[in-house]
Amino acid sequence: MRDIRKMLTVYFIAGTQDCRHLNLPAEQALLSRLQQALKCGVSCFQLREKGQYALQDPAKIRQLAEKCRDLCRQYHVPFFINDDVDLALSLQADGVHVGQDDRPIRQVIDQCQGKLLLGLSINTLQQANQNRTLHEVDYFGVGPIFSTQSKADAKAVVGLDLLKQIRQQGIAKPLVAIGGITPETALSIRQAGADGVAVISAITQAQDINTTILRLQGN
Ligand code: TZP
Ligand code: MG
Repeated sequence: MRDIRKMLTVYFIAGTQDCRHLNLPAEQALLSRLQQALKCGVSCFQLREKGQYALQDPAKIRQLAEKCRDLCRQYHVPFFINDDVDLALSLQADGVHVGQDDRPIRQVIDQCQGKLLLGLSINTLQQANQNRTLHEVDYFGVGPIFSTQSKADAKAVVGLDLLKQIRQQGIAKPLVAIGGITPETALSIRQAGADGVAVISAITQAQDINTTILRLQGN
């Protein structure tokens, strides 16, 4: 069985919309950042193609997803897709990550059970408690911990407190924290009870990807 906690150590999330500053064609920009991040040791990647600057053509998204999947396979790093269970299944991705506003989690479980790893976003203690006994959910993504520029419709900031409260309630589910996390805050995130950190801008906007990832790993 996969070690989910280890997989969450440094969980890189991105789409072409997050790489517009790189002055390359959108797909190339993302693939080049992804390859650098894989080389430098990210433990997981999620393709999240979303928002007004994202690719909108399903055929293009699929082509991009195939390339991301193949790159991740080369580096033996699990490949997740955000939200789109059908795409994740048809590409034989390793997993899918869904939010609270997506389809009911029971439906998602029925669709992907035994075929895909499953991550679920959690923004409140109540949501953590409601979903704590779902063994088919491999991890919770908890956040936004800090304020973020990377998600237009981000929920209210939850701070480190939500991580601590989830652990204080005895919830042992693997947790990855998300939202505004930087190398400087990664240690406090782990001390609050998260198994790993999920980041977009810390990696897509890093000047020195190698040092950034080392520090996100806790080194
Ligand atoms: N969900 C909650 S915050 C967030 C997502 C997808 C964006 C995280 O991006 P960044 O740049 O690491 O703050
Ligand atoms: Mg979603």
